[in-house]
Amino acid sequence: MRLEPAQLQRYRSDGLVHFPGLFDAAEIAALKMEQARILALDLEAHLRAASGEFLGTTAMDRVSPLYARLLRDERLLGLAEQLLGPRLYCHQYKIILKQPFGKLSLPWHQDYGPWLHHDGMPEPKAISIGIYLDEVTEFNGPIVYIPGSHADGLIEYEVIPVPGTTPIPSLPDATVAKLAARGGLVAPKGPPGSVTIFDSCMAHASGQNQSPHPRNLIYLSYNPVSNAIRKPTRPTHFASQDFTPLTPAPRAALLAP
Ligand SMILES: O=C(O)CCC(=O)C(=O)O
Repeated sequence: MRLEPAQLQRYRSDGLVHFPGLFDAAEIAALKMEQARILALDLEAHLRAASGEFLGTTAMDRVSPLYARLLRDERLLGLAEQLLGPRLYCHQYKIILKQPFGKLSLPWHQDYGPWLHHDGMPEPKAISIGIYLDEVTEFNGPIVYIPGSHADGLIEYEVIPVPGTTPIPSLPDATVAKLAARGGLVAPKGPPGSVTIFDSCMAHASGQNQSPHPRNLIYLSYNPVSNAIRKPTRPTHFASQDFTPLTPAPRAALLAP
């Protein structure tokens, strides 16, 4: 899959593009069923807050052939190769769980902040892709982005602790206020199967899920092999050290390997 010229222009200017309903109901049903199986495993890769709240899991490809195939799906890898060129590997792969009435919120940050700070990624060349496993609404903790913020590159940050995961280099309120005054705020919503692709310097955050509905999202980040991390400090389920380039597989291969 490739971005149309207008979408490519929007990605360059805004730093993100949203595709409502890119994955169909059968694909999402299979990914959700497999998600439930993975979450029931006893894994070091799971993310839990001290309160016991289950916040997510990482490196699903290690325990799931379906999730391993998703990394190679030509819709995702095709878009990434269009933007970054060939020879990409997956730097980080996770599911973030926002349980009904859950407490998880993520501070304002750019994904490149932790990737430089914790992993020693040389340049902000990676991209992130979010895949909605559930409908995302204004009520269940959507991600909020500041269009155009990616153009500022890496912005000065302060590292703050976040329950259940590694500390996040985060953007101070005054910085966010300035960026939002310029670019505004958007929170892409949509049915299960929607996809958002965004630049690693895109400023984003999300609040708590105040609703009785779950908001679970898969994230994967593709990075050029030439930009592979140099100074890893975290377990490999947070930051892969397998730099083997991924080859695209056709959409039909996802459910019928
Ligand atoms: O899922 C979310 O609400 C935000 C996740 C996020 O920004 C992250 O894990 O870096």
